[in-house]
Amino acid sequence: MKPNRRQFLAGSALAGITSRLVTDPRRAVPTSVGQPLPPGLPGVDYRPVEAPDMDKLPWKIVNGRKVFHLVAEPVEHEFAPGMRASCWGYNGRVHGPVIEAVEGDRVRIYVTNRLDVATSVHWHGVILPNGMDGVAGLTQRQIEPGETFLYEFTLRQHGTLMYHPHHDEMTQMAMGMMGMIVVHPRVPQEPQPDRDFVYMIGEWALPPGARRPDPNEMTDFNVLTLNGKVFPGTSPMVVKTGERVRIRIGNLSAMDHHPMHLHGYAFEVTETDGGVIPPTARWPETTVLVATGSTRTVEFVADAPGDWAFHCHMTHHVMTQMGHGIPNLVGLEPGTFDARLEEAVPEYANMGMDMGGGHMAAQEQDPTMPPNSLPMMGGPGGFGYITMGGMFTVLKVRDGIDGYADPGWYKPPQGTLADVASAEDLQADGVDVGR
Ligand SMILES: [Cu+2]
Repeated sequence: MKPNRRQFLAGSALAGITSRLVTDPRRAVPTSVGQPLPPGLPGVDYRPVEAPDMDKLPWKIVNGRKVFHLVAEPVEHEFAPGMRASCWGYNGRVHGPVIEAVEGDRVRIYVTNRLDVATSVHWHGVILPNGMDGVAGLTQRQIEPGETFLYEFTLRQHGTLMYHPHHDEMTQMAMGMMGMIVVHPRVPQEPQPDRDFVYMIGEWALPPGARRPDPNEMTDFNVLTLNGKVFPGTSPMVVKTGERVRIRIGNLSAMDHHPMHLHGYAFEVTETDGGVIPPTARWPETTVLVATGSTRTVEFVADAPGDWAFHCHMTHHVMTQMGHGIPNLVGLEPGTFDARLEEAVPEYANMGMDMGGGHMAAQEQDPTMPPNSLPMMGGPGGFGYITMGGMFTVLKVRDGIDGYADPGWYKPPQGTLADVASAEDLQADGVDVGR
């Protein structure tokens, strides 16, 4: 006989919890049998996840349930200073705020539709009753404008999951309607991280100067985001040397997988949205391909101080609003040709000889740039201009920091910085650089 809630509360907390956990062999993780447990509390049952540049959805406990209120609504969103768009999101955010809970929680999620069109919310990867799955027309009727629906289920798993509309997905997700769900384990089976980050990665079609994302685009996405931001609008992940770090990444892009690459470390992929990967089945990686419609969780010990790039490795995904229609000018002597081209096609600013680099910095002040658009790439760094944008941020690992405020740029110790070769070294090593 299953113990009831009263029996659970009367017994030892840990024994009560573990008695309700069974191992589902398909998931290789403990899964509660569906009876709710007392709501898990931050600082007691879990260490809260950190979502750079993103909010978390507030909750309260009423009658033993965790109660959330998600509001689908139009949102004016800033991708980075200088570039805004009229999007759709949740609770004033693009993407939607992170829903954070604990395995065994009974959650009630009210969904209010403040859009002019119908919607629904699907809880991606969550094990739940069929009628709570949020597929409009299939498992429920659509949520009409002005209506509020109630979703309620017990979280029977832990992991990194997502939410998004399952009604006119192509339009609504292209407009920004998606978010992350983090469910912490009730009884952790493995060492828990000191720093636990979560990112929703995404892609947008936003022609320079446009105010609205284009849901019809199928191939040419030009704004690539981490938690709705593009570099240099992305905040760094700040970590103390030696800390165990977890990064959870979810992808609900329309059409693309994103290979997320971390510099300076090898990590292990520890979880997917299907559950925990058994430790014996993990292998080291420096890049994890996050397919659309999936999450990947990676872990490593941050034992190397520095400013380490974390970015999508598709080269066009670390750029912003690149003009795909421009002719290939790589290697061309600009001369008078540039001036003539800019006269004729002002929105295509001077791409110069290398189509990037310092020319992009100049573009920031370029009066010919269309309003409400970003330079093709880049932002300031500790050694000049960083010629990356889009889906790019920095992991800042530091010795001797008190808190997690941005510590500024890393200063490499003497002898550990690449710099111009000295004449003495060139001569001593017999390197002839020619002319
Ligand atoms: Cu990508």
